[in-house]
Amino acid sequence: MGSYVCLCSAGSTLDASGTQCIETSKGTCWLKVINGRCEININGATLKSHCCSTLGEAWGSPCAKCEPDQFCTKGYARVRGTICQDVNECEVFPGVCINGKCVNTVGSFICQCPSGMTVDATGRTCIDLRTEQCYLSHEDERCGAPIPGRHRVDACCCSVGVAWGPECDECPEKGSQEYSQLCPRGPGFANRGDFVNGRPFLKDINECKMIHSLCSNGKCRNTIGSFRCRCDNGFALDSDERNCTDIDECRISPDLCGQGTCVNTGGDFECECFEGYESGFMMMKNCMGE
Ligand SMILES: [Ca+2]
Ligand SMILES: [Ca+2]
Repeated sequence: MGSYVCLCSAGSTLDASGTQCIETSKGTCWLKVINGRCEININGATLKSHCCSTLGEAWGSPCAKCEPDQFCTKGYARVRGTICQDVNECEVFPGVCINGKCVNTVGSFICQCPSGMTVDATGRTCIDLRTEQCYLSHEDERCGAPIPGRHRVDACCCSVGVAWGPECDECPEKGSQEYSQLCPRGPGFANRGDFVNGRPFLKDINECKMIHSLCSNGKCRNTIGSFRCRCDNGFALDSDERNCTDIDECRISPDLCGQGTCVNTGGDFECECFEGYESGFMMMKNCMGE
């Protein structure tokens, strides 16, 4: 009478029947190997075969590059014995679809986006590519101060916009979960569909180009992550640092004109001298006796 014992390879254990090896070891699944380093892990630990047959390029820690399976095609894994079975990516990688709903398919999966959103080139992130009106003010459910042109919701709400779209939807509040989903790199950056190493690359928003009305009475200078206004002479930056307003020299220095009345003007001031007095000595504006 012959007999045998099955020996399973590392990471697998024998099932109750004693005839099948089941993969049991879970580890980190890495989406990319960049310059020999494993980068971008998707949350949670996965089986090596689940990882390597789907999104993974490497598995485990220390990580090892995935080897192609000789028996199963992509999207299928051998977890139990030698049967190739569809991997349910939605279960294996919770949160695999960003801003969308994961739907498992035989051999793959898809990310279903909410209406108005489109899946990006990774197939895993839903982004809103619609260009609509962007507003600088929103009070009592009403939108005001529309920015000329049409803009994407992230370009609008991750910069200086406060409401967006035909329904005048208020932009998510800074610090909220909705905000960090829309503006993952924080204010001043938007997704323009570019990718670096498989990840969406969020580019600086050029606020000066987008909103020509910024920095009235000054010059707008774009900066990475924001913008700055350089005010014309005689103008000073507002408290919200978006516009320059006239400096009222007469209010600041009541004695500015000496023997005359100070008159504030846009970007400057004038002295209207009392009778018998004149201004203009030594390029000075104040009124002095002759
Ligand atoms: Ca699948
Ligand atoms: Ca900027």
